[in-house]
Amino acid sequence: MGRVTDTHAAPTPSSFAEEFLDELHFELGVSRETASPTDLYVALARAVRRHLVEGWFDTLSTQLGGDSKFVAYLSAEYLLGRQLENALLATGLTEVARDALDGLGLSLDELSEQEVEPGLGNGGLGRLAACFIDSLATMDVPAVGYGIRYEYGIFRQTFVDGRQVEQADDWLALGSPWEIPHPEMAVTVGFGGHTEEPAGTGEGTADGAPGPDARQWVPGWTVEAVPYNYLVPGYGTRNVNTLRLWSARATKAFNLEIFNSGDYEAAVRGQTYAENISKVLYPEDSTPQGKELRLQQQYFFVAASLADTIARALGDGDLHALPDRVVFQLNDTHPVIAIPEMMRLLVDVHGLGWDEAWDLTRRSFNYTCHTLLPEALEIWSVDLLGRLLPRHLEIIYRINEEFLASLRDSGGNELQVRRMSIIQEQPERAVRMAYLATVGSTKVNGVAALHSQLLRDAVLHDFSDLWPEKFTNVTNGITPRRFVRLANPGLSALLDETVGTGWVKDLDQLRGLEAHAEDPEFRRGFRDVKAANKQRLVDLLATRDGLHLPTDALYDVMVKRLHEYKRQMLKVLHVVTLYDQVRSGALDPADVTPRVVVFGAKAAPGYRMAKDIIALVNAVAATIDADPALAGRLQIAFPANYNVTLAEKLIPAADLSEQISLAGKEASGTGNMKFALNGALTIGTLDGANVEIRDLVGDDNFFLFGMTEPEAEALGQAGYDPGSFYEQDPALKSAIDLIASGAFSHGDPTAFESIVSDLLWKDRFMVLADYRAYLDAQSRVEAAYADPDAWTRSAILNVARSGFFSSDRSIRDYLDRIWHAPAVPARSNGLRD
Ligand code: NBY
Repeated sequence: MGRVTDTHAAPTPSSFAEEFLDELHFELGVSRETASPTDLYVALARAVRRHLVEGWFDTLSTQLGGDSKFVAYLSAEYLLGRQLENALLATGLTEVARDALDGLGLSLDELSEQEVEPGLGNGGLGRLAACFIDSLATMDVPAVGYGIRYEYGIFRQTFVDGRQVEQADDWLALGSPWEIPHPEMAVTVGFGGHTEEPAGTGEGTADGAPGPDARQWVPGWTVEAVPYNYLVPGYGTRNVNTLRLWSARATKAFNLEIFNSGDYEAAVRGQTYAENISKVLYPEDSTPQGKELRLQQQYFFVAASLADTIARALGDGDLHALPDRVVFQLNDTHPVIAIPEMMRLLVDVHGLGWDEAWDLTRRSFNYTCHTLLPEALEIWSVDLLGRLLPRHLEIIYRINEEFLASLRDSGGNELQVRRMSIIQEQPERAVRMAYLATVGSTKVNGVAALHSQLLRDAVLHDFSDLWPEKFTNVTNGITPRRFVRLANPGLSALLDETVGTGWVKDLDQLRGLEAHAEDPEFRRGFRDVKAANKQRLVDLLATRDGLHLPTDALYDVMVKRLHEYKRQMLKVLHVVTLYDQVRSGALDPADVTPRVVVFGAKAAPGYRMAKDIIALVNAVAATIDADPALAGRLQIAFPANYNVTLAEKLIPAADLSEQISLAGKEASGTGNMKFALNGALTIGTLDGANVEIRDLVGDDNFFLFGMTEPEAEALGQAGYDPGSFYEQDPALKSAIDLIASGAFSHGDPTAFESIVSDLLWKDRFMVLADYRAYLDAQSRVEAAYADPDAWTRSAILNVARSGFFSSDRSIRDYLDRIWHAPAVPARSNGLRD
């Protein structure tokens, strides 16, 4: 199914070829003969983009014409992945473009490879935002994604002597054909300065006299936020939504002030300072650093987005209609400064009274939490916040005062008041952003059933007692367009043949596969697809990474950010144990199930332990590679720079999906869903969305192991002693001793000392406690894999029963439970006729 267009004749290969050459010659100014591969890609991308613009205009005019409500999704990250293939899919032009290029002696696939993916996110949270805007567009929901146009996205990972080395991700070096800048629509954003009594009349507010609660903020400096539009095409609809990313530019005033003082060099330095705001994505995926630039980034994009939203939602209309015109979704706490910013706009700029402004604000905002780790909860020191955003700090104090007063009024004791205060006093005075978000929102949601339950029971327990109706769950999802239709064309063709093509927009239709799970013919087709996907991966990793891998092996894949709680270390101990047992003669190599263990993981650059674990994985990989006893039996592949593009090739080739976090630590996971939907079986703990995956696919089709969350909690309470597990399990002891002996570090016993001693003495995420259960589960995997028919049946059932994990379903849940914004299909108004 392609784009629904009716005003123009469908493009043909020859008309498309003409458009492509037009772009190349007249827009890029390059001849066919001298064009580089990048030139050709850019011309192609621009030719495809043309076919999105009309639908985009229609969408804008339909949505802005009526009085519909729209979703403003506020996210500091969008991990988009490559755009070309998705745009071709949405426009229905894939085959037309392929034929057109063929006719010119060019290859669509080769040109697609030129695209550098926009990596404007760290991991799951950023990729979720990208899946959500895809679903919103596909479902015709009026929505704008707001974020930051980082000049440098997530770093490029390389390995030097097995250790991670980061390189700048210069994704814009050759420009991006997908963005449409609007410098003329720049928004000015203030920082610093002081607050004062507003002037008596006329000046204090946009609407006349200052309101009773208004203060005047006099910023010390300003920057301009320049919007860049990205088109977000829906699939099988005319609708094209907008992703609006802001880029920082120095204001003229910023420069002139200093320039007038005669200091040219200082003026240019000032420019650099301002433009630093959107320079680089912070590569921390769980431990927020209280860096001033980060808070600048957050306020920068939030202030610009709110100004934009209010103009879009209301025009000159009535502010009181705000909650009926727009609903803000806060993607974690990164944009939470939007709550005091909205109060500032309503109270200081528009002259509303505090209570009225608070009511409107609270009714417009909702907050999604993505973590359970206490160290991941963002806080900002009062000192820093007050310096950078003095008026916002005043507003936060007042929000807190009134909140705590209401708590006391309703019988709250002082202990409770101190626990729930938005301001923490120890170890330093700081604003708890998750609490601010909770107090200032209508709904708070977690991202999987277990996670939402743990939010209510632990992280936000007091708040959930106070406002039980505020808390809800929306289990994450993934877009089937990118992660099945594009990433797995072989499976897609099989699905089309078997259940029809409707699944791409209605993933529940995959249920129709269940009936075929017993059909030997269908199983063969399914197995052939998996084999072809392995071949495709093996070819890619040979050219991309110089790896030589077999295709006839169990592909055991663990790809995600490197974090101790995710327990890549448990996977390493499994591999080391297999190696150890073969080495010692306890295991005949002929009895080892041929297995390729694939890792993909970036570590936060300052996260020492994570980087040590990466070095260990590479060291174990090299040692195993050098051992002839394991040739063709066991191999680790650790391609550097795992990203969306690589995920699209890795996931469809996987047999086994590793989802082995300590129960109670992974909020949801979304990779787990991508694997299940592509026919991998999961080995996993009862954590995050694994719980729901297992419930749906059935416990026969899922390898469960490990402690439950209450068990892990209890073990921690009882005083966890990892050393006792080490002492009591000879295989575990031997594996750890082998690492400690220097067997993987050319005899140097110090190389992985920090890992070994952490495991033996701390092991915060209880790797040793779950080791035996994990090994037993891996034995069950091997037994199951030995029966290809039964394995394939389970894999088919995983696909058939994973329709729930479509991000379309997540968006439907947000619409029903939180947003209440109806779909508005774009009407053609023939702008080009
Ligand atoms: O969000 C992830 C969760 O770990 C995962 O369980 C969940 O499936 C996914 C989507 O809900 N969280 C995540 O990816 N977080 C970040 O990337 C992140 C990024 C930046 C910062 C913190 C977390 N930061 O503080 O800067």
